[in-house]
Amino acid sequence: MKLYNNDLSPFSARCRLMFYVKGIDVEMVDPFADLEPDAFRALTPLAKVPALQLDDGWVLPESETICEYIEQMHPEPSLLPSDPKERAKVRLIGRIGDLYMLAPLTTLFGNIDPSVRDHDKVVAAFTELKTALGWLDNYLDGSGHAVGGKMSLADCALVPILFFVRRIPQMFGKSICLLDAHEKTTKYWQGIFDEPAVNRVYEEMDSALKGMQ
Ligand SMILES: N[C@@H](CCC(=O)N[C@@H](CS)C(=O)NCC(=O)O)C(=O)O
Repeated sequence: MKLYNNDLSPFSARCRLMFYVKGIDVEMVDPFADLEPDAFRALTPLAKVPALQLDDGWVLPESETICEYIEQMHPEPSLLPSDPKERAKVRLIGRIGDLYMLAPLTTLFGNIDPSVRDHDKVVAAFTELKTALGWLDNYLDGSGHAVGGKMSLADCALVPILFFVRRIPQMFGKSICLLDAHEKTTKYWQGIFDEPAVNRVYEEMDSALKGMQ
């Protein structure tokens, strides 16, 4: 199995974290470094990372879809709780992350360079991000895991997002921590590093970000 991956991409990091927790070996290929754009597009018309390629050649894009496919194919250790409400909460946290946190983070990322910065968009994106952090905090319980006291696909989604939530203000010259206003999210962020796989993904993202700066 191959994962078309980029170490800094929060979507790729979500899948890597799932693979690390499940102990599944997968070959990592960075298509932006190692493939011609047309060759990558021929594999997946979306031409985005992550994309999973099975040994039979079948290619599946989209981080959430990849995580759910792998969860079904490799159910142990399980990253989806059996309780329906907890399972729904895993999906809800993934949706809050994808729709309401990664969207403003993507806008902010596109406005880091002051020479092309749209000030109004930056202000609006920070406001959206702070609102979504409040929504997220509502669904966390202040423990070191997002749902059910153990690793789940919600943690796989959340850790890479919170990595950027913590780093993005510095990229705009602000020395604030957006988590400080959210007690349960702060406690979550402190506790989740007890998981070795989380440390591994965090270090990969950190070193990729340093390489970019
Ligand atoms: N919804 C997708 C988003 C994937 C995505 O936007 N990946 C970015 C990297 S963070 C990408 O490959 N961008 C390249 C491009 O859009 O050309 C997912 O969950 O996998």
